[in-house]
Amino acid sequence: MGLTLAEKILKAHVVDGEFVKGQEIGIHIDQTLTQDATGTMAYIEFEAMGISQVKTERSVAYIDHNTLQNGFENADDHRFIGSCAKKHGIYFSRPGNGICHQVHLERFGVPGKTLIGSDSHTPTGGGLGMIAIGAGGLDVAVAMGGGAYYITYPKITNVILHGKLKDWVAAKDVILEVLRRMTVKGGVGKIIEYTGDGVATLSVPERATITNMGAELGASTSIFPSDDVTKAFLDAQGRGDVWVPLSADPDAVYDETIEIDLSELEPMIARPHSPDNVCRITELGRMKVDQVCIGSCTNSSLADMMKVAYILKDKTVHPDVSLSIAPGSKQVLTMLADCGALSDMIGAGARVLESACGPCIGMGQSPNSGGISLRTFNRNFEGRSGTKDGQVYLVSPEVAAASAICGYLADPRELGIMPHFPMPEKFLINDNMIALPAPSEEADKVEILRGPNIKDYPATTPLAENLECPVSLKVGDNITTDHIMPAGAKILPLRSNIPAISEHCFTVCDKQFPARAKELGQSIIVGGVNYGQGSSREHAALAPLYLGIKAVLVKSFARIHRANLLNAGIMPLEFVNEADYDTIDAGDTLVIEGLRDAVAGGKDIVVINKTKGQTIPVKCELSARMRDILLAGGLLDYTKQNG
Ligand code: MIC
Ligand code: SF4
Repeated sequence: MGLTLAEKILKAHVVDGEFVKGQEIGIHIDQTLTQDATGTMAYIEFEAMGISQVKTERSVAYIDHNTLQNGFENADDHRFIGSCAKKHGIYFSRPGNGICHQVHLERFGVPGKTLIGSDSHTPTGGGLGMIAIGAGGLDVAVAMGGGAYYITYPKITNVILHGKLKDWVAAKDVILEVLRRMTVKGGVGKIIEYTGDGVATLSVPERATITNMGAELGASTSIFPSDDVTKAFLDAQGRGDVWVPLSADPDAVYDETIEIDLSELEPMIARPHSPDNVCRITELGRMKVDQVCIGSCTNSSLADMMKVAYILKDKTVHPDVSLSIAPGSKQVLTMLADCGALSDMIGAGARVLESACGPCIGMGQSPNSGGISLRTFNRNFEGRSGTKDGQVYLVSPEVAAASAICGYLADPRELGIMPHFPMPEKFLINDNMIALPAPSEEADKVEILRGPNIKDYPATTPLAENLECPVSLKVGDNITTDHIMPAGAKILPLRSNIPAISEHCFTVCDKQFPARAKELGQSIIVGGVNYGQGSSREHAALAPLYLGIKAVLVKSFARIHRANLLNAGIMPLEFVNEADYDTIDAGDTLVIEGLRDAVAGGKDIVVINKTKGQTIPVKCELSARMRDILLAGGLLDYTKQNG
């Protein structure tokens, strides 16, 4: 039986476990990436492990999220990460160099390699034929130290692409269509593998748009083959030597198949407040628009920006619209400047932002009250823009630019023939904003620069014998990490300070939660399906850890968040019977007798609702390694104990 491409790469990297579907496997990691909002914790954790030099082929630390610096905190974090990078053998992409996923694709990604990153959109690298997975910072720290990364051998979904996109229909529309069909939980436990004759018609940045937003499906990752198109991209980046051809075996067996005829797609849009709330733009008519934001790791490549510049050239942004544009990297921005396209954007009235995440993570450019914001980004969760009642829609750069001119949701197909912007034969290569690590013989002398806002990892305790504590919060379905641990310009500066950031935990749902949890001392959170979807931020587990959360009992979890809870030593429990969710109220006292024994012995866990006098069977699928992690009080303690 043949193997899919994802399976071939995974198989070549397995270092622990049996290569059997549904089993936990440990894979060797070739590359890691961190960004600054999750990176400080990852390096605090790496430091706590006491390893001097990273053991990967390439580890890169990016500064791209917290670049607002409206206080000393962000700048201190940048210096801290820069000094850790220098000391421990990590490349350091300085602020201004661009968004981690865009830069990694341009300068570091290698077909056939494994990459984990402390950011959920790390699967962008799948556009180059990598197995690129988003993970919590602690998992990345362990991989930097040479440890394996553990995943459950996933199901593989084959998305077969036929034909070719019509003019003005974009890669963004492909992934929005996949989201419409599969929903935000449709990819959990799966790798999405793209095949078919349509693949060859898509450039690497277009493929990367699709794999990037596979994160919104809840998928472990997404991957395209490495073919002549991949080779041309790497050649143009001056890295043709790393290219290898890669594809699935002709007789590969997939768990599921979806077919998409590219030529039948139309411009699509995701409506508030979920990336899978997708329809065709024509269904919404000429909806008035207040704001347009172009950029983010999904849509900020040179080709995207060239199309935007073409649409804006010699026009003026509609008087009722604010248009911001953040090109994805210094390479993209410089090339736009060199060819005059940047002038076309500025001339039209675009507010050009630095090459960073910016508005995507609520770092400025919040829309007006109730404002309609069209964004080329990947997430439109409620409140993420920084405006609680902002109405964020996700679209392609073509739709965004056309709408910015018209003042209403516009169909770019009305712009006539679409010019083609072929990929340059050579991208402009200037890596002067990537600082190299110190030579290993000088590494000892490098001083780690810590600011006063950088605090240690929260205290942990080994798993308790028994548990008896109240439910401090009950929430519904599809709770995102933006609910659990909100981001935005005011809170992001606290990412290195768990005690301080904990004061904002779940405040989107319940302002009193942090105070109540602290007062209770120990407590449990109850939730619905797909709990913890979205970001990889381990702060969504570390803040609850700090606030005394001992277990989270839900209908189902999103993958990265479940792993982060485990890593933090918090029990991730799921209802056996979803109906039991309705029987629990906030304030009820839940009891688990013999918790430690049950985990150690792999026995069934039963929760007693002492308040209601009910017995609730729960499940908690754990590998032997996961059991040991929980017993130790989390992955950091486990790693320290096991070397
Ligand atoms: C996001 O898009 O939500 C982020 C900000 O990039 C996060 C990481 C973080 O919270 O720092 C992600 O996607 O993992
Ligand atoms: Fe940055 Fe937004 Fe991409 Fe997250 S989704 S990495 S915040 S650009």
